[in-house]
Amino acid sequence: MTNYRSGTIAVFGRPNVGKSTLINRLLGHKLLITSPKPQTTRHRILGIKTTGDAQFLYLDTPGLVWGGKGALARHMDGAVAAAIAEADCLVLVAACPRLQDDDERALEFVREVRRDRPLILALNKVDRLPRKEALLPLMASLGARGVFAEIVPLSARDGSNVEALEGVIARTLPEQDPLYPEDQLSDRGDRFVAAEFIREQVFRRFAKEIPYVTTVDIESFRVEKRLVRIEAVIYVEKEGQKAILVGQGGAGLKAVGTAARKTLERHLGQKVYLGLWVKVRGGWSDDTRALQSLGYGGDN
Ligand SMILES: Nc1nc2c(ncn2[C@@H]2O[C@H](COP(=O)(O)OP(=O)(O)OP(=O)(O)O)[C@@H](O)[C@H]2O)c(=O)[nH]1
Ligand SMILES: [Mg+2]
Repeated sequence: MTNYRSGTIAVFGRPNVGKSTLINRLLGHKLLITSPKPQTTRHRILGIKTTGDAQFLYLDTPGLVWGGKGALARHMDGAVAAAIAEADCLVLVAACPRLQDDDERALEFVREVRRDRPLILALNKVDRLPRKEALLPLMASLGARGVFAEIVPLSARDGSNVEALEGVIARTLPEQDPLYPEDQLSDRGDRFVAAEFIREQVFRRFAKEIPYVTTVDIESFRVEKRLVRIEAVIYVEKEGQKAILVGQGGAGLKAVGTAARKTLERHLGQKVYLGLWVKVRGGWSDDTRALQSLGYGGDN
C-alpha cells in the first residue's frame, strides 16, 4: 500500500485529565473505562482505529504520579514507561485552564526519556472555559516554549476539535502498511474488557478508598447460544470493605452488576448474564505474586 500510515501513539499525562475519554472519542466507541476519580486506568491498553489512509494504535496509560508506593504503583509506572518507549508519536494530555505542576513533571519526564519523537499537546476540557478567548494567550505562551510539535485545544467530552487532533497525529505516523488486521479493535480480549467495565462501576459508585482496594477477576466467560455468561469476583482487602461494597441487602453489588452488564451488552452486541461475588484477599495491591495472578502481568 503506498502512502499508508500506521503507528503507535502513547497518550499520557497526570491522572484525571481525560486520557481515556479522549481515546474512546478518537476510536468512536467505548473501549476504555473512565471516572471522575484519579488513577482509574491501571494498564497500558491498545485501542486500534483503522481508516482508508491510516491505522492509529492508541496506547492508553495510567495517570503519571510521583512518589506512589507499592507493587500496583510500580506496575502502573512501568505501563507508562513502556508505552512511551514504543511510541512513534507522543500525546501529552492536559486540561484547561492551565498546566499544573504535575503536568510540568509529566512533560519533563517525557523530554528526558524521548526527545526523538514528535510531542503533541492535547489541551482537553475546553468546554469548561467560560470565555473561549482565554485560550489564545494560553496557546501563545505554551507555543512559545518550543517543545510541542502542535498544540490542539479540544473537548473529549463533547468531541469538539478531536478530529483535528487525529489529523495532526496522522501526519506524524510513519509510512507503512497496517500493523494489525483492520477488524481488530484492541490488544485486549473481551474477558479483560468485562473486568474493566465492572471496575469502572466501582470507581463511579463508591467514595474514597473503596475503588483503590478493588480489583476484578473473571472466573468464567462462556459464549452461549443466546447470551454471554460471565462469572466474576470483585476482590477487596478487608471484611469491612466487602460490607460496604455489597451494601444493604446486596443493593451496592446489584447496582454495580446491572450497570456493568449494560455497558458490556453494548460492547459485545449480545445479551449478558453477569454473576458477581465479592471476596477478601488481604494485601493484593502490594503483593507482586497476587498482582500477577490477578492479571497485572509483565505486559502491563
Ligand atoms: N468537562 C470535561 N470533562 C472531561 C473531558 N474529558 C474527560 N472529562 C472528565 O474527566 C474525568 C476523568 O476522565 P478520564 O478519561 O477517566 O481521565 P484519565 O486521564 O484517563 O484518568 P486516569 O485514568 O485516572 O489517569 C471524567 O469525569 C471525565 O468525564 C472534557 O473534555 N470536558
Ligand atoms: Mg484513564
